[in-house]
Amino acid sequence: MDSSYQPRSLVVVTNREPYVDEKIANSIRRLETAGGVVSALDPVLQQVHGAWVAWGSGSGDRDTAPHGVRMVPPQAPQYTLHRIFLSPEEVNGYYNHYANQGLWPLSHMLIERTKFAREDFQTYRTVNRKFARRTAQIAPQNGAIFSHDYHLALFPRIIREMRPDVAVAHFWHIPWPPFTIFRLCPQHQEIVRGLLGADILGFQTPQDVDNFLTAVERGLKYPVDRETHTVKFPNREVTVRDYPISVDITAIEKMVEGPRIRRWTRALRHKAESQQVMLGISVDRGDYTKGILQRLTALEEFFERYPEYQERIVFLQIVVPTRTAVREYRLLHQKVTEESARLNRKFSRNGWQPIIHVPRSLDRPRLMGLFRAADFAIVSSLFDGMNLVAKEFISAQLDNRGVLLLSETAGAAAELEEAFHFNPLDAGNFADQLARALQTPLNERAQRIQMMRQHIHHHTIYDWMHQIVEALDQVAQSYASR
Ligand code: GDG
Repeated sequence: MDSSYQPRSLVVVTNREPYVDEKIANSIRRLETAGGVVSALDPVLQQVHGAWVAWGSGSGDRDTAPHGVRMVPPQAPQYTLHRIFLSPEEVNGYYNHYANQGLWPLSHMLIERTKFAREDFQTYRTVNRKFARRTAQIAPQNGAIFSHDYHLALFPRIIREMRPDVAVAHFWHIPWPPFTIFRLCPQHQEIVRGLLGADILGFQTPQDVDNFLTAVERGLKYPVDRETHTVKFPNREVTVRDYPISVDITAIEKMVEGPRIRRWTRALRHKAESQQVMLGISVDRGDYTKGILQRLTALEEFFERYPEYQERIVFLQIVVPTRTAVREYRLLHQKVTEESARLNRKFSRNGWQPIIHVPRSLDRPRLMGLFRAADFAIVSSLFDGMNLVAKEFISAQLDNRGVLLLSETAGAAAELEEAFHFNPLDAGNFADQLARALQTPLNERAQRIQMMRQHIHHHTIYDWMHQIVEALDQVAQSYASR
């Protein structure tokens, strides 16, 4: 990190907390949270220290942090976690409804799933205000704040009103849709105005930046400087830029080189090779944007078009339960289970079944070990801001053997050019690309992986953080010298 950066002044603000304490029977267990935002930022904050403000969502969270404050990671504290406690009504209105049934599907351009209600927006605003109030209390004078995502779109503007001395960067992790779609949000102007409270606004891809700037021009009629990607106000300006998020490739390499995971990975390979099967893998939160059902349809098509692969592939499908308070998510989970069972019934023979459906999360080292052991991985998102799984799979491929099948509509496709791209809604194209990928000779696979590995080595999560934080620091310094 740049030496001019003051690490202790950094406050990260997210909806999801990095450490959740759950009450199970009479004891409290700490759960690992799955999800891109946390897996990206926790290692960074551990390195730079500072503070993290988030919703205390665990049933044991109040017990371990009676005043809402907890040092984490619990076994080796590195930074302070400030938990915001929400009532069940607040959780519903802010999280389950406005964020997850409104902004989430709309941003992924799935209009039919999108629902907005005025009273949910009121709750969304109240909760954004709660986050801002706590942050305003703890942020040092002229400090730097790094807030995140579609749960907290109003936060930047509110914190600016409360604390004009701080510099704010906000990163939007999911796609930003074209204005023709975004304007369907009844509060689209408030949302964009809220975000423009930040000094730096980050998106995953240049396309997202372009779409956002169009929303500023057309929705708010504010002038935009398209050359410098800035929105200018009388006393300040907002810089809008793409900062594609990434992974800690060195940590992943170390993880899969550890003796325990290496032994486990070798045993898996040995088993697969002795049974003459190829190991495929997918890892997703059980979300409809991830194209899990579409992938099952494509796999069915694949085994029909290319019957020579029957009995030769085992596909491990890890689906982590998510947003289970929302009915649609529970239904999806059930459908994925049913469809996997149907495919297994349809194709099973001689004790072989194509799909191993694992409806739960795995610990991270094992997950990375599976990525190393796999012959191929499939990421089939309909839309995805980035998709860290794609980058993690490549990072773990130290033996240069695997191939990555990657939806062309995931943000990661713009960077991982050597992956095998496909249209997730075109089962035939998907099946053909899978066959093509599996027939690729080993030397070409190795070349493709090495090129992608090199790209990730040059664009790590630390580079991502560094770029944003450095820009943020410059703003903080300019505020301090006012
Ligand atoms: C949002 C955007 C963007 C998954 N299962 C397990 C597990 N995971 C970890 C993965 C990965 C993360 O969760 C998932 O990240 P993604 O990027 O794939 O997806 P979202 O959760 O939708 O994240 C996305 C991201 O934010 C970052 O900006 O890329 O587009 O939608 O790290 O490895 N981790 C463990 N066990 C599991 O079973 N330990």
